[in-house]
Amino acid sequence: MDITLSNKEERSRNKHVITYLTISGIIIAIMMIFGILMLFTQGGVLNVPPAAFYQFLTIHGTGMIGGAALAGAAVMWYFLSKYVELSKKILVLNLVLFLIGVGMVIIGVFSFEYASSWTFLYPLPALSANAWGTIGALLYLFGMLILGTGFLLFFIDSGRAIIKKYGSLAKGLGWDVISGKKPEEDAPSSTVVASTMVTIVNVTAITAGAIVLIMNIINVINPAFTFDPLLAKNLTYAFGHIFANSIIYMAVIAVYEILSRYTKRPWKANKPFLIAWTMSTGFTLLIYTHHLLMDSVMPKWMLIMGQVLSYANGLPVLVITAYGALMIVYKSGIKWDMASGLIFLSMFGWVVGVVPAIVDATIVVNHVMHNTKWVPGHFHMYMALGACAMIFGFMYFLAKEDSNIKTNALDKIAFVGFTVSIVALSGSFLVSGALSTPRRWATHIPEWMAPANFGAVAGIVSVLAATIFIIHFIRYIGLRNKMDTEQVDRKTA
Ligand code: HEM
Ligand SMILES: [Cu+2]
Repeated sequence: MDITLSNKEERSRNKHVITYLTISGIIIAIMMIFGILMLFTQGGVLNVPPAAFYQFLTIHGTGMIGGAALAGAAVMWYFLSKYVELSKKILVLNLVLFLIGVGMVIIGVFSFEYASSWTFLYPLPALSANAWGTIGALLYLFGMLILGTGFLLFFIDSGRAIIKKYGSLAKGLGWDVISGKKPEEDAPSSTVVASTMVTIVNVTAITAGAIVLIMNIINVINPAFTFDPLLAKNLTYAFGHIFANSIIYMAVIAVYEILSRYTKRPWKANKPFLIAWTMSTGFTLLIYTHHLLMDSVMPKWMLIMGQVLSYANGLPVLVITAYGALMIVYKSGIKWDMASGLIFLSMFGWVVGVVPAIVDATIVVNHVMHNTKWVPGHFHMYMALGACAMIFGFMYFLAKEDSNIKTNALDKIAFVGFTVSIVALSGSFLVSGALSTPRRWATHIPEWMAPANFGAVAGIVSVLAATIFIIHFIRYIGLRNKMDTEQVDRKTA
């Protein structure tokens, strides 16, 4: 049996990345089941009490964002560690804190009925009209804080490593190349540029999140301590919007690296590429204000900025990446397999998912659409078919590169099933939105039920497909372990 990566150090590094991905994959699949249960509840097929529905909503949002972010971090670590020296200890510590945090969140939600949704908007954690108590709120908030601390350490480490190698984060973004001080050939790799962007935005996001979590915690313990709800909302969305957005910016590293390996062409970080990433860095930090378009007390200029920049938010990176993906593949004689297929699919999911988001970011439309299911419609498209397809694509890539595993017809069926079902699921949300169905409502009137049930059936296909992807990955882990023991046997024989 030939071992592609015989290097011991590399194999041990891969081991942690594999653990990250396995945990994320399983979390994502389980959370899909909660999504299906929610839709059947809204569709009147299941009789889940509203309190339980909101617990499902809370665990689904938290689990999906947390699980996908964990996988995104794994993608980023895997490739970035080939350019800079990252700490393996921090990688492990982040995972440990993640698991502790997730444990606390699960207990808070299911044993203590905490159900504020993953946005824990102040003063909801403390003022629940007795739907949940102090213990549930504290378990959830502290769980999130611990989980966030892990990610904060992770990004501080990536920042440290990038600064050590390139001199500064600005150079990590290639500003010296943009300004012409350095030739384009010496630009940092696309992986380094993306990682620098995510480091900048996520350190900011998690810091904002930690502040507002701590303020919420004090308020839950001592309700006499209150703070400005508008400030709280700003901090909360600065955290939530940016952190959720960062997932795709981490996962997209897989697009750059995998397509360039498959086509044997480098993904050049040229000037337009660098400028696009710098623009998206700025926009991502600023446009969380589109969550406040209905807060008339916000300064008007901030809301206008939120709207205008929302159009442009991800666009520079999206355009440069989608165009780059087409160019690199064009006449390259690329071999299509599960990894390259999912990676290419992800570009489609991302592009298609952004369109309804842009529509929603328009203030006039936003007044009508924002609290409808239009919103989950667009983000399910680019989270599931964009970010998750990148993550699953990376899992197939790693399995192929690191073992002699083969894919089979089932994997291909899952690929088609996943694509069709996510389009159907997101489409059902968009239809609900167009029917003015409010989002986050446990109960629907009969006119709203059909799209919910249609979405639930699509969801079942998605979860089956995801399960097939994950089984392939777990089969690879089995093969890999067998290879390791064979190698030890050979040595001792
Ligand atoms: C089988 C696949 C999935 C199904 C059936 C599903 C279903 C749902 C449903 C029913 C909601 C609540 C909609 C409402 O407001 O009424 C929801 C919300 C949400 N979903 Fe999914 N989902 C799926 C996959 C995903 C994926 C892959 C992600 C992200 C990686 C995701 C992230 C979210 C988030 C962040 C929310 C918002 C929670 C909130 O409003 O607090 N979902 N999903
Ligand atoms: Cu947002």
